Amino acid sequence: MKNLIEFLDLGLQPLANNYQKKGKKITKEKKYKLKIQFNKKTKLVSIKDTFSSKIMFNNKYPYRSSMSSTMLSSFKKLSLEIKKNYKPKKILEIGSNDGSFLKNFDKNITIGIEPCSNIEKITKKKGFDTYSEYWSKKLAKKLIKKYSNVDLIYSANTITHIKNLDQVFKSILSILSKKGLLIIEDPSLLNCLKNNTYDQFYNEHIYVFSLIALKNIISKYNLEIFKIQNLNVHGGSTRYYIRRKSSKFKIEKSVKIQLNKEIKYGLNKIKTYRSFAKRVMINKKKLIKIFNNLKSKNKKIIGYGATAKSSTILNYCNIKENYISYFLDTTKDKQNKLIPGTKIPINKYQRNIPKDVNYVFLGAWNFKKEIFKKEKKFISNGGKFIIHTPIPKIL
Ligand code: DWN
Repeated sequence: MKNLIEFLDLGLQPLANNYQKKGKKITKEKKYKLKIQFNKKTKLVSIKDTFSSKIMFNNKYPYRSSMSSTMLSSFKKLSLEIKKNYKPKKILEIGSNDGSFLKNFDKNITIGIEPCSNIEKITKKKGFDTYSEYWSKKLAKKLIKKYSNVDLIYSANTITHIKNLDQVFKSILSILSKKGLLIIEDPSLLNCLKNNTYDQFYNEHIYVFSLIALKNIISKYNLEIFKIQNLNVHGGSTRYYIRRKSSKFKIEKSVKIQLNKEIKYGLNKIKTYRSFAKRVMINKKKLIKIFNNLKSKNKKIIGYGATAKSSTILNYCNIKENYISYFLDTTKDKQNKLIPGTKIPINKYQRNIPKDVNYVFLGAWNFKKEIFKKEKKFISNGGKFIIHTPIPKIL
């Protein structure tokens, strides 16, 4: 593809949410080359080697949005705004996970799509209409037959996970009413570059969107972004409010403001990505230095929040069980398993960080505020955190 320029090589990586069981003989993990590329025509940033959705999103998918109170309150806030400003009669959520967003609405007006059946079940059990299927034209057709059109489609942290964006938007258009509203929310490329959060890149994040790129992509479907919200969640996300060009939603100032910010930063130019890649390499060295230094002093280091993101960092920087004794995580499906590509076990989080721990590598750095609040005792007893963004340091 002549428009694609590679700018960052994050080495050989395992599938980020593919946890092997602790204690069992470790089977050979699938690895892939994690290279990041920029499309000079559309300005879209994507990973080069991809896996099929069936491999990544199956009936063993561990991630649950409800594990963070930050996410729960963000969804609640959005639901109040939707009820007040848009009063939808039917809401469809693509990637409804464990229903953390949908639960804020009346069951009669919602439809959830979640291909990972282990998680979809959770929402279904609560009485919501959910479908354990991948988002497709075929599914949209089936839903139209049952429900007719929907006037609001919401999708958080999902569209960037689907390779075929053409199918995504065509399917959306087929079911969205003429005056309907589409809201998409995903980690922001601008924040990723500004904060050097290269761990936003892994097999599931096929794309990391900027407004510039998304605007280019959706314009051919006669869709248009009319409002932008910048969110603190997931290390800085952007919420895009999208209309059909023919509909009446007014284009708000926030779009121009964001566009100017992105252009000023240079998200439309390859040189910006090349300097990001240089910073990533410098940060890798700095992080390894911190770990080596602490290890030479025999400090006990654990990890906190076995995020998909941390798998990129640990494998790229070769920080494995020789440095980190174990990770703590609240997610049941991750406990007693191993961080992909390493032999670092994931233990159940039980109230506090154990007393014998000196340093905690913050895998879930995106929930720093929430976690620091919870771990006041550890901090006041002199415990320290290691964080990799924007530059590796000890807090
Ligand atoms: O896009 C995606 C996002 C939304 O979720 C997916 N591709 C996969 C997943 O990515 P992630 O694993 O990097 O997401 P989180 O939300 O940063 O993961 C946080 C992890 O930390 C969870 O495993 C829960 C855990 N956690 C914890 O143990 N204690 C989180 C908090 C806030 C805590 O207090």
